[in-house]
Amino acid sequence: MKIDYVGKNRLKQTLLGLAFSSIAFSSYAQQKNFVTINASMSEQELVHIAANIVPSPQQLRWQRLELTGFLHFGINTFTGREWGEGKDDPKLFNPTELDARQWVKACKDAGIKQVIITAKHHDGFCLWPTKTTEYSLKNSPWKDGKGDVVKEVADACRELGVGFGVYVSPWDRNHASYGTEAYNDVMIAQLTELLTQYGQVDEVWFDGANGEGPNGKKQVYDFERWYAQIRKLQPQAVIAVSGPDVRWVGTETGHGREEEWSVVPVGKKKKTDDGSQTKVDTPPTGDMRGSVLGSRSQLKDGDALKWYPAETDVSIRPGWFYHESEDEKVKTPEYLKEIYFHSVGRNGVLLLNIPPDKRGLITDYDVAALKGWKVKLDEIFKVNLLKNAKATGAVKKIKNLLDGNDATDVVFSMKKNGNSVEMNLKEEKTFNVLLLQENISKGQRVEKFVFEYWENGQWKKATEGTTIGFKRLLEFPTVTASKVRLRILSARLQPALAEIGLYFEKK
Ligand code: FUL
Repeated sequence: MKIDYVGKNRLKQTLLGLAFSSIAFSSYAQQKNFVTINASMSEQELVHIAANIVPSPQQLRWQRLELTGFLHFGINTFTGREWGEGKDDPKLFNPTELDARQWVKACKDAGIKQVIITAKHHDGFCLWPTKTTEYSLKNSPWKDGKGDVVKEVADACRELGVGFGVYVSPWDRNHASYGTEAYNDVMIAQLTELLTQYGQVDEVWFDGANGEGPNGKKQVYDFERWYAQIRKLQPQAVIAVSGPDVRWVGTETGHGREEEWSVVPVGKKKKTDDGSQTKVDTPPTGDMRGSVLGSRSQLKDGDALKWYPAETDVSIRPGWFYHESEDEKVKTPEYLKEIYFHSVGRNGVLLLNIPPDKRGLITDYDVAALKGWKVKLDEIFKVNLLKNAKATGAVKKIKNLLDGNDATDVVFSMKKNGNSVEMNLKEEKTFNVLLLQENISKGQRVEKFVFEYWENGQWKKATEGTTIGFKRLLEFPTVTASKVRLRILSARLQPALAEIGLYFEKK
C-alpha cells in the first residue's frame, strides 16, 4: 500500500520515521547513492530507503548541466557510414577546415554545458595520435598526420568554459587484439592516454555494443578494471551508459519516460575495490527500456537501490554521423523544444548529437536549428508568472521557490490542507507551461501531483504528473486565471520543492 502523505498528521510521520530509523536508517545514516537491500525488507522500508538515496557529487554536477552535446566525428564522416567495419583507409580522413572551437561555440551558444567527442567509435579509428594502434589520424593526410582532434576539442572546451567528455567505444572492429584478454589492456592504455594528456575529463561514455572484431571473436569487456582506472585518473568524471554513474534512458529518440525515477534497483553482482576504499559497482544488467524502472513495486527487484539517473541521447539529424543527404532533415527548433520538454523536463539530461561535416565544421543548417531552439526556450522561460504570487496552505513563503536556485528548497508544511499550496496571482494571467523542481541533493520524493486553476467558483485541473525529480516541465492547454494551486498527492517522504514556475508559450 502506498504511503499517502496527504491528510496524514505529523505524529504519524514521526512514528513512521522512528520505526524506520531503527530498522533501516543505520545503513544510510550518511546519505549515499547506493544502498544494499535484502529480500526481508518490506515495501515501506524500501520506499524509505529509496527516498533517502542521493546523487554523488559527480552525479549532481552532471544533472545540473541539463544540456550536453555529442560530437560524432571520425572516419565515418568521410565514408558516409554509420558503422565502419574498421577497414577504411586512414587516408580518407582529411577535413579541410576543421575548427573545434566552432563546434564547441555552436554548442555553448545553444546552452549546452558539456560536450563529448567520439575519440574512438566502433570502427576503431582513433581521433588522437595513440600509441596503441596505427589506425588513427596520425596516418591520415590531415595536418600531415600531426593533428589531434581530441586535443583541439579539449582546448576549445577549456577556453569556452564547457565541460569535456570522451566516447571510447569498447567494440573495436579494427584492433587485432580484440577478442583476447590483451584487448582489455589496450583499452586501459587508450583510457590512460585520454585521461592524462588532455586536462580535466568530465564524462567518459561507453556504448554497450559488443560485436565481433577482425578475428571474428567477441570481447569479454573488463569494465570493472576500466572503471577503476577512470576513478583513479579522473575521479570527478561520470562514467556513462555502460557505466555506473549515468544510465541510458532506453531510447535514442530524445523522449524520456513520463515517470522517471533516479533511484532504481540494480543488480550489484560482484564489487571490486580500486584500492582506495572507493567501491566500483557494476551497472545493472536488467532491461533499461522498461516503461517505469523505479516504482514502489519494482524496488525489491535488485540487490541494491542506487541513484542512477537517466541520460536521454538523440541526434539533431537522423544519423549520428554527418551525411550530406540529411542536411534538410535537421530537427526543427520546434521539435527540439519538444525534445527538451521530454528529456530535461522529464528528469533527464539531454545529450544532443551535432555531427561536424567533412570540412570539419558544424553546418549552417544545424547552427540555425540550435539558434532557433535557444531563442524559443529563452522566450518561454523569460517571465515566471508566479513572481509576485502570494502563497497559502502547505507553503507560505514561496521566495525560495522562485529564486532560480535548485539547491534551496521549501518543505511542505503538514499542518493544514494536506500538501496543497495555493498561489494567488493577484491579477488574471495566461499560462500553459508548468515547471517544478525537487532539491535532489536531498533525494527524489514526489510520486504524484496535480496543478489546478480557479474558474467559476471551482478548482479545475490544468495538468498533472507523477515524478518531478531534478526538473519537470509540462505543457497544457492555455488557461487564464488569477488563482492556482499545486497538490502533491503522493510522496515517498514529506515533499520539498526547490523551484516552481508558470509560463506562457506563444503558439
Ligand atoms: C549507439 C552506437 O552504435 C551509435 O553509433 C551511436 O554512437 C550511439 C550514440 O550509440 O549505440
